[in-house]
Amino acid sequence: MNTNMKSELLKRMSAGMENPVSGQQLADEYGVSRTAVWKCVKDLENEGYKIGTVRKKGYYLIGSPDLVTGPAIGQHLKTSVYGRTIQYIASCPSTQLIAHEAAQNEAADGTVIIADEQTAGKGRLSRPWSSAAGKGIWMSVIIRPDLPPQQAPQLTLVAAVAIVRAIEECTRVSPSIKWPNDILVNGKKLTGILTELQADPDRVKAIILGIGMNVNQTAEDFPEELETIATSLAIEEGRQISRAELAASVLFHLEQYTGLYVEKGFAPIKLLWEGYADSIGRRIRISTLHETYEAVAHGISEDGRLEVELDDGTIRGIYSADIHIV
Ligand code: BTX
Repeated sequence: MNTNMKSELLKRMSAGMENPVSGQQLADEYGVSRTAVWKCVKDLENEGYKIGTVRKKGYYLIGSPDLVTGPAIGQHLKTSVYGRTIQYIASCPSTQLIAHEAAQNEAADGTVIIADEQTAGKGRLSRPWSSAAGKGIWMSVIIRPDLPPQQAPQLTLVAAVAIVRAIEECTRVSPSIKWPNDILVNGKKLTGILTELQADPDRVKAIILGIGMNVNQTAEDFPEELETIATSLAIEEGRQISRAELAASVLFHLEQYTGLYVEKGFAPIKLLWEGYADSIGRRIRISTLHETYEAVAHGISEDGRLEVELDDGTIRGIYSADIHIV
């Protein structure tokens, strides 16, 4: 069934009982039969949507399950490109793997691979990413900005700003950003970003932006080892959040800020990012694969490096590390 028509049906049906959607009208608009629309309504009911009918007038939405399918996200989308193709998978090892394959097979700019559950979700350095069924947003966005590969790390920072903006739009939570890729609330990790690349020597072919957002977990839903370091929006906000609405908002802000970045460069993103960063001006401990040391974080450079001042006054730019405020 046509995903766009399902999205449109969901969108229109949310206008409520007073404004039911005429099946005939939708059928005419999409050039399909009245039965095809009816089948679409039945499909949605089977997925858990509660749909009412007003005799001779049409359908309206009574209640929605918390899904991240194409139509569920599509009904909230305000983008022109991002999320216009969504591949939803109920369960898979990692959306990054599927997105890499799709990108190699010429998937369009802004294509989204999203799963309800990941069984082998991954973070940086092959660390595991806990991705419980039905609780979070586990998605990979394929973007194809016209950039040299050296600039790809900046996209992590663009994504972080976009995600914070989306969280602010959909909730009352005020997150901060921990360089380079964590979004935190009260010091606990709410979201992780994994930026992977397919590139020629001089040009980015595709950036696979992996976004893992904890949305509706309770504290008990997290595995024991994450209990003290992870949180979810539902825990912070005290209510369940619509994952579809939030995912659509992330895609909207991602499209906006990537556009701003490509057009105006890194300067406006840097300002926004530094405004949300929790470490600027603070003393931090920096751990790389080779060493651990302390320094004061000053800000980020044009190429997305974290600039720190060592105790002897030397300024150093860090590309990749884990940091902790001390
Ligand atoms: P990271 O390497 O910064 O974080 C991984 C670390 O975060 C783990 O070692 C663990 O301590 C902690 N952690 C694991 N799961 C969670 C969780 N759900 N909430 C909070 N902390 C956690 C971060 O890497 C990048 C994560 C990207 C995940 C997305 S989901 C969609 C896409 N598919 C995929 O396989 N990865 C990306």
